[in-house]
Amino acid sequence: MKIILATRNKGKVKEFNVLAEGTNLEFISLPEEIGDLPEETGTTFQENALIKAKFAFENCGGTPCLADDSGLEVKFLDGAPGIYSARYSEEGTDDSNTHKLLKDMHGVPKKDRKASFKCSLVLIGKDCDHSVEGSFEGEIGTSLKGKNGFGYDPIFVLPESGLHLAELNQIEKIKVSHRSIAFNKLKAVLEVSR
Ligand code: ITT
Repeated sequence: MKIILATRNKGKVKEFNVLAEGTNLEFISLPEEIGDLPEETGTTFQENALIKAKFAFENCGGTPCLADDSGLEVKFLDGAPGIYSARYSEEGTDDSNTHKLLKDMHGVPKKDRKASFKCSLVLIGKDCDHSVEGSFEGEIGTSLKGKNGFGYDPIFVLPESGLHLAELNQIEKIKVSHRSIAFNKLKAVLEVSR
């Protein structure tokens, strides 16, 4: 089954290609000529994923489209950056966002550094409309570590190993992440084999 990924985030595209390995799903990038995805005006990850999936489906000639809306919720910051994860800092780059978060968490004790990654996936096709979610718990570190992954991976610490997510390779991250938890639910709904 061919599915267009309704995202402009290269980190997500890489991860979905790994997730699709061994399944009968083939992910295709969103055609460049479609332009930018619409503004994310929803109030939840699910609403924003729906906005992106709908837009892609309406502009891609009937091919099924999958959108991912995801982000990081930090308990001490009352759930921020949440749905604003990609635009947390003024510049809105991975680098500036992670540095802003480290600054906002400066001096906060370890016990109050709990955070979770959330991922909402929406798949829209001619005969299908599915929505699933995944969540992954950890904590915010006090420095950047690792070169892999994207976004907030260098400051997200895994509870058991103490490793930062960016220290894991792609396969190791995929085994534990919010994105793979959501994707496994989607596979179950679609009854896709591995
Ligand atoms: P699209 O809307 O084009 O998919 P985006 O990067 O703007 O790309 P989102 O609106 O879903 O995507 O924002 C998600 C942000 O949350 C992303 O930019 C990262 O900063 C962060 N994020 C999501 N998943 C992540 C992950 O697995 N590791 C690290 N950071 C992640």
